[in-house]
Amino acid sequence: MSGAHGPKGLTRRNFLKTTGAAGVAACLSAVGTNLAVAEELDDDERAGDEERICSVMCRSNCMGSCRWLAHVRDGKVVKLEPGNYPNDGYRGGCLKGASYMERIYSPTRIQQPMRRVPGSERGAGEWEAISWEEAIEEAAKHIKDAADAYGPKSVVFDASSGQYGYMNGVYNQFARLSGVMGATKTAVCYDYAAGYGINRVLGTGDWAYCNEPNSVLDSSMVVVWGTNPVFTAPQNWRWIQWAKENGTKVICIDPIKSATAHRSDEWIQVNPGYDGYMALAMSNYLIQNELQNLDFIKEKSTGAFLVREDTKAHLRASNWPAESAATYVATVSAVKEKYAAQGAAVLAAAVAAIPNKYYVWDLDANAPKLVEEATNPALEGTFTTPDGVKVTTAYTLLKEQLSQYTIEEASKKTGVPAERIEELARSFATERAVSVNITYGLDHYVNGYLNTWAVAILLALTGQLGRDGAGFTGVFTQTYTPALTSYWFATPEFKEYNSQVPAARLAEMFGTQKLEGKDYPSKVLVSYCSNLMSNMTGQNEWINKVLPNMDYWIVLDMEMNDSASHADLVLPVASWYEKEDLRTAYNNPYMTISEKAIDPLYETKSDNEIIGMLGRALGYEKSFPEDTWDNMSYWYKLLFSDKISQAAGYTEERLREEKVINYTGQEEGSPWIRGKSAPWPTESGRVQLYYEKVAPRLNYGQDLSSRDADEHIVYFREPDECGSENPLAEKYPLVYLQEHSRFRIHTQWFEVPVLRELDPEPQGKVNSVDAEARGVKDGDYIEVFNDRGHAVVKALIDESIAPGIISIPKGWQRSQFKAGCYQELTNPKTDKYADSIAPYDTRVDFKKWEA
Ligand SMILES: Nc1nc2c(c(=O)[nH]1)N[C@H]1C(S)=C(S)[C@@H](COP(=O)(O)OP(=O)(O)OC[C@H]3O[C@@H](n4cnc5c(=O)[nH]c(N)nc54)[C@H](O)[C@@H]3O)O[C@H]1N2
Ligand SMILES: Nc1nc2c(c(=O)[nH]1)N[C@H]1C(S)=C(S)[C@@H](COP(=O)(O)OP(=O)(O)OC[C@H]3O[C@@H](n4cnc5c(=O)[nH]c(N)nc54)[C@H](O)[C@@H]3O)O[C@H]1N2
Ligand code: SF4
Ligand SMILES: [Mo]
Repeated sequence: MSGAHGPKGLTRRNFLKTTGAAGVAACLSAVGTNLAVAEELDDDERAGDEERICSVMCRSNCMGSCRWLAHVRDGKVVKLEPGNYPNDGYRGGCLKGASYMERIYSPTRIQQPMRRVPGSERGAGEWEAISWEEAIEEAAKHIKDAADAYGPKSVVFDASSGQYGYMNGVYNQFARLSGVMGATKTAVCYDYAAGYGINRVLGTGDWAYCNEPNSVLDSSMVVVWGTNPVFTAPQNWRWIQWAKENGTKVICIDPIKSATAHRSDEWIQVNPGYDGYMALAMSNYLIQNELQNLDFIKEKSTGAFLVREDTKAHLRASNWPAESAATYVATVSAVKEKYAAQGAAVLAAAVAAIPNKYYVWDLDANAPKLVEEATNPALEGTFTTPDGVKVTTAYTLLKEQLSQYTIEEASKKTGVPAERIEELARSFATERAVSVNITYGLDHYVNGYLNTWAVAILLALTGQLGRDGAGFTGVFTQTYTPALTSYWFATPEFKEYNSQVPAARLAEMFGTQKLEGKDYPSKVLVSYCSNLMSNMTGQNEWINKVLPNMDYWIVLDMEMNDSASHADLVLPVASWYEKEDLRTAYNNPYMTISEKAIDPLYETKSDNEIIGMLGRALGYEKSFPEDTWDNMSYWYKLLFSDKISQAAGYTEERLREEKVINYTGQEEGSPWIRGKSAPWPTESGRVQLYYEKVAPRLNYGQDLSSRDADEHIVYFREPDECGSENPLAEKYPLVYLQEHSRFRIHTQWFEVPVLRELDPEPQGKVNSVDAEARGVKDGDYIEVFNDRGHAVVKALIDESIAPGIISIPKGWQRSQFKAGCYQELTNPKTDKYADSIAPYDTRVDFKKWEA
């Protein structure tokens, strides 16, 4: 297919026509791929006689999910090249994906099971190689001992984001092992604040709030808000770049002049941690100047819905009038009786299905009317029902709340000139279609969810949602998920799956053997696709609380990173291209097979095989049957066993033939738009201006009763540490960022030679103003420090970094620093609604390092 760079004047539709060539054109009418595309994708004939080409997939948490073609000769991967997609615009990759071979064949790869030498200290680097039999026996013994002595929950399974395959990645069968044991499975605490805040408006859960990346071709303006896609999502940036070439305005809001800011039409420089305030002030300004989108608010949002003053609930059939409330209560009891035996999930769905309609105040009747029946609903006002219930519209409550957020104060907090904030606000009201490209710059603060909640409210008030080119982009997640519940738990031995315990609380759990003040014995940790010791904030918490209080740590990994090197038992896993997998992508609309290109090297094994061995060693033969465990067809059948997969015609055979299947159900090239391609997944189907049922993302017994009442209407709270008026600013004047490096995905690729050549050692990027004030010159070693710890890095004077900020690109391992580690410095606090790490909510200072 031809390259996809769009010359001037292209819209998304004619863009497709011009670049699509025969393959895309042929499949425009089909749902998913068809044979024409499968032929287009069949690259086998390009291989020489002695060469095989396998369809594989990069699958770290870069979220790009790029498809690659692995050329295999004599059982060795010799070349990787980007693989085609039905939509050519999604083809691509980066240096990391292209250099994966250097990880497969790295001399630093873990080659066989390794046990910490008995009696040696954790992390001392004294290892002995052992056989798989010994390794599994030893792992099973420690797990069993802990479960017997302290209960199964004392065994903690931890997966983060290391790879997103269903067979061997974060969704692998450790979930089954945890479920049959009744063990603890941690909940990941990275990146959840953004989605949690947005969910309060869009009902889209933790992840599913973004439009497909190619939707930006229909945007008249893209606001890149707290993300650096040029480094962190190159495949998304390409679409933005093409849109820009066609005249879409691209504005980047960032505290530093990031790589993306450099390539945008305009950079709006903000102080870290205050975007939420700015978004609320913009919303207030728009309402004060009557620039809000009243049609959208009336028809597509819950603005006219009534809120009871007494209970803070919406006025609805379940609570008003009295007879209706009584009927509702009776129906709930009947449903409970009928469905109780079928488990909590079925019961919850049955209760949710009981009609519970909403009321508005009908000005014609001067009384509450159901939304569907009202002829003239009031958008604003406070009223009293005939039986004396005081109610106010959601819009009025929001408007009153917003009135305290002023442009002047926003300007003071963010450092952005007042006129610029007003102009930005007006453009949300006047631009044809605004896409807010967002990932995690607003998220990585203790007040992260408030920042993104505020931005979602701004989009709701301006109606920049649910239309072509309008809404969020940045983290387009699968609109389809295979049948994970059957895949994991279809076994008679299933006991309980507890995945509500935040990984961010492990230091507390191991350190105190309590969670939220209640006993929670925590003894054995099993980590896979996760480098917790390196990636979790406040590394010294890990060093001082977890390591000394942990009985046993089992790590499955490829490399001796911070976690593996501090474990008791390291199990060597096969690399991505040594095992088959399936992924439903982020940031492209495809489900893709990743074929096994070569056999596992050395004594490495696939994660799936290791889990099977361990499951059987623990006595769960029925759940981990030897005869089916390595049969891929068995797993595909389970994954595609649900009605949705079957209706869509997903099968192993089809996947093997087509390699890539569009899962959105959209015509190829027609972007998935949230709120347009399917209704908003809120209870009312509308965008929520009022968050009625306050609930934390995770429920592990935390007490939020003193805060719940304040969480219905969007508001702003200062960041925890980085705020300009924080008393800590005197001692630690610099805000500490850790950009996601273009040379690594977190800690992956941390020792790949071709990348180390480009990025040889940890750097601290600072403005000359801050360097000069400390007598530091470019290239000097500096010690960055705060009360939590320190890191010694090389200073890079970079005028793209604003004064008052230092950034150490993340992902280096402890051993790569002259002293300390960048992760010792980060703030380990999380907010207990979103429970997501806040690494940027951190203050530090630095000085010249005297070795
Ligand atoms: N190359 C590479 N790509 C990656 C990753 C990687 O490690 N390397 N990691 C992947 C993962 S898991 C994630 S979560 C994503 C992260 O992707 P991004 O969110 O794009 O990553 P960050 O480097 O955190 O960049 C966020 C941007 O927000 C800015 N920022 C920080 N604080 C604020 C603030 O208060 N307000 C505003 N407006 N901006 C702020 C930062 O300066 C930075 O430019 O990247 C993914 N892609
Ligand atoms: N200070 C600071 N800390 C941060 C962040 C920050 O901005 N600043 N960002 C945070 C964010 S957004 C995220 S998402 C996290 C990421 O944290 P993690 O999810 O821990 O990220 P990685 O380092 O990519 O990968 C984890 C491990 O998975 C392993 N792995 C890869 N493939 C496989 C496989 O097939 N099987 C097994 N068993 N293992 C595999 C890798 O080798 C790696 O050691 O880091 C967070 N930490
Ligand atoms: S690291 Fe990301 S952008 Fe690079 S090849 Fe892998 S998935 Fe694609
Ligand atoms: Mo992330």
